[in-house]
Amino acid sequence: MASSWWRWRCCGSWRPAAPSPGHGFSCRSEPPGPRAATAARAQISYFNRVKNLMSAFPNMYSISRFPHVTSAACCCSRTRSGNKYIDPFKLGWRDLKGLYEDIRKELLISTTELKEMSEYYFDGKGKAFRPIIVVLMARACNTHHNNSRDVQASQRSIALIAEMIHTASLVHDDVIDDACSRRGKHTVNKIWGEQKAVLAGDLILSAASIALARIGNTAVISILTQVIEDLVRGEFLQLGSKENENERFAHYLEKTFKKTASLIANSCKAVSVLGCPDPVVHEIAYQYGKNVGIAFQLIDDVLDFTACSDQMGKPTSADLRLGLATGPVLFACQQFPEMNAMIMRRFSLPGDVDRARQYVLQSDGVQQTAYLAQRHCHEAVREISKLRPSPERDALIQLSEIVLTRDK
Ligand code: GRG
Repeated sequence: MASSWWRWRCCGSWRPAAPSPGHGFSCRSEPPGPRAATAARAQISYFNRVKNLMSAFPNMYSISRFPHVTSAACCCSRTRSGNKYIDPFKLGWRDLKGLYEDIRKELLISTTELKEMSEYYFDGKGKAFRPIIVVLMARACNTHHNNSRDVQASQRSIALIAEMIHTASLVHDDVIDDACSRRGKHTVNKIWGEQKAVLAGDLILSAASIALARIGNTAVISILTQVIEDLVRGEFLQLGSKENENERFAHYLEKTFKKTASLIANSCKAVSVLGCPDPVVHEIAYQYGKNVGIAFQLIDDVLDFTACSDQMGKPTSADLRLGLATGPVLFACQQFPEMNAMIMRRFSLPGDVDRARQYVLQSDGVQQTAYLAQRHCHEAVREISKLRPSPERDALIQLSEIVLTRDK
């Protein structure tokens, strides 16, 4: 069962309240591009406001972790506050039975070794976060449009394609980072070598492209091919760094969108296009996915400092070792400007990684990054709440909360 693979910890102290319309949190429909500078400025001033808020109310933004209890037999139970709790994983998984078998059918490869390599990660050990969001969004949009909750075959295909693009990018990412472990097992590059790993990633991506073309909707093809460009550009952004502190934060957010949020945002948009002709609904789906996706990556960056390697199935403090200054470091650097030099040299001197880690843990960088994630989740909830009520819409609201409180 999906929820048991992913031992979520649901927050007992914070629920996604309906945010007030004028909370001043900027949100754009298009990915960072020509209008990125304006948005980046808004984000930077937001970055400074977060810092001020945090110091004024130090206890208010702590995210506590309590295990949640869900009924074993159904998707719905009651939370302590009495609201209906919908387990998004149980609900979403109803439409995803056979997900990995179906993906393996897409990877019709005759060569034994290439087949083994490309099927390696489709073993049910991932969280399937993207397919779950996609099928829930499909049903939420279908209900909103014509009260039909059924997921269309083409919408379910988007769930498979999203997981395939995600997996191809993981395989390539591990080559770039020379990573040894992922999901608690050796990476493809460590087992078969870098050259073959690159080809396996390419093969998964080409199978995803064939499945996408088979849907035969040019708007959807264009939405999902944008994701592939964003993934490459996001990874490329990560290879560079910025000297100026404000530029650095904008650079980090743009990278975060492109590497992680674009796939979630555009997959949500794709199923909304397939299920409903209204562009307003497409924008809601996109904005929900974008904000949840950014929050997901911000929490990933937090977990790199706070989780242990066993929990994550991969080494932690990995970002610093790769020379990356993520949210917790950028916030910590505001409190400890001496970190600037280390950021500029990408933590390359002996002792830099340990010292930077200590600075982060002494600062409120982790809490501020988590708070920024919380704001993005509020925005996601505000967007999805515009759809007509449905169990899937409520599950998407729950999912945004789970993103904030996950521990792996
Ligand atoms: C081949 C499409 C393609 C792209 C090449 C290498 C690259 C460009 C992009 C890397 C993108 C990347 C790996 C982003 C990281 C996103 C992220 C948060 C991954 C972890 O996601 P989880 O936690 O992983 O959902 P599981 O293992 O649960 O699936």
